Amino acid sequence: MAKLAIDELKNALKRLPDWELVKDREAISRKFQFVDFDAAFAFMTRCALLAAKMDHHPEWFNVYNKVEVTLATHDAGGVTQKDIDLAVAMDGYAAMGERRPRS
Ligand code: H2B
Repeated sequence: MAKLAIDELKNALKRLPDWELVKDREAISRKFQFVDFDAAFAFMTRCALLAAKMDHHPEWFNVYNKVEVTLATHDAGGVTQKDIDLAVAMDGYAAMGERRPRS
């Protein structure tokens, strides 16, 4: 799978307003916050099952109720449609258990 050109990527990110381009790397990232660890881990479990099915795996970091996700396609050296598809699915899984920080 070929990596997306920068204009394709920016266009794809319009559907993913909470995701951003990673600095100094061809990848996208998002920070999720949940009500507690159970909700965060339930989210990660759903993502993990989908990732296994897609054979496409996130880079992520979890502490308590926070999950930081970075998506890239290592085989392509950049962001592909697979990363976009996984990001859209992750947004969907998060929609229920997520708590956004108060601003
Ligand atoms: N996940 C991600 N994020 N990028 C990849 O290039 C990738 C992957 N490649 N999961 C897959 C596994 C590949 O290594 C296997 C052999 O299909």
